Amino acid sequence: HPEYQYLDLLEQVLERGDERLDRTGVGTRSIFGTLVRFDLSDGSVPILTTKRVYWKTAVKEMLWFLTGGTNIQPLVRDNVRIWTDWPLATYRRETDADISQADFERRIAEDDSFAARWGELGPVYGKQWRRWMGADGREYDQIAGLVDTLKTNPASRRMLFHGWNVAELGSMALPPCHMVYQYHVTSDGRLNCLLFQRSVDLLLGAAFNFVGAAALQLMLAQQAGLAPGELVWVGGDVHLYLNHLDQAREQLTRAPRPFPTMRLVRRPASIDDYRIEDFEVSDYAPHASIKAEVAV
Ligand code: UFP
Repeated sequence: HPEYQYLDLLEQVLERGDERLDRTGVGTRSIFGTLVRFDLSDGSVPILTTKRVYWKTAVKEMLWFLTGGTNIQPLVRDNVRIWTDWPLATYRRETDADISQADFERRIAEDDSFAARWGELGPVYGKQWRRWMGADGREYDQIAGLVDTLKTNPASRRMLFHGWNVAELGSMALPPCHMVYQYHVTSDGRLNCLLFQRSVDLLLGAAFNFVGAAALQLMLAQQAGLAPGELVWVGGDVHLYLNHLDQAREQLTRAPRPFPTMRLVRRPASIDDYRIEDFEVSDYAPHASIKAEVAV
């Protein structure tokens, strides 16, 4: 079962990860340089089964990236709370306010001027993917360029988009983790993706990042008239936070079940027109969810 690639990583990090203090102060065990491959050509997608993964949240996040947005308001309105921690920490630090996450999210959702002031993440993924500011003063839409090349020159070895805009790193809430996505089209019309992720929260992040990458691959393949192929995922610093070790041990006791399938029920006119309702996941029967704190 392909999920054993992930479980093997969990086990390796647990057993021989180098333990050290990290930026968040929580501490991690980490290994460096890993690769896993998932075959999407039979319709299956790597939504882990050894715990419940909230795949809709990951797909909604990917759709939000594609809008080019960098404010959490649309996410919060859509019940996606995975990006709230960073703006909330800034708000608490700068105003000394003792506000709960729920109250902060309510204000972000309901109050546009509050959201404009406090919901902004800086030039994170969406900005770089859709509106990378060039030295010539022009904005570059890397996604539109990619779709165009997939259609017109699929043998190209230059089909990629990148989030690591060096000049803007300092103003991002979090520099990109899933950093560069490269694509490859086989002679029989399959679209492969290689994602390089520089930093990986193996318990909480990876499961989401697999789903986001797979969903994007399905959309790109559909737009370019291709079939999905392999998703190759390369992790740089792959770590477990020290407060996730028991959860990792629990997950390792569980046997994987078959991966579910993901299907697009509609063919939207462009890469900009997908909605969450377009994604149908079937035969997902995971083990119970596993709770863990995000390190901010
Ligand atoms: N992280 C992920 N996946 C993501 C994301 C963040 O695993 O999509 F946005 C984790 C990796 C790391 C932390 O634990 O968030 C980022 O910290 P740093 O920038 O110090 O690597």
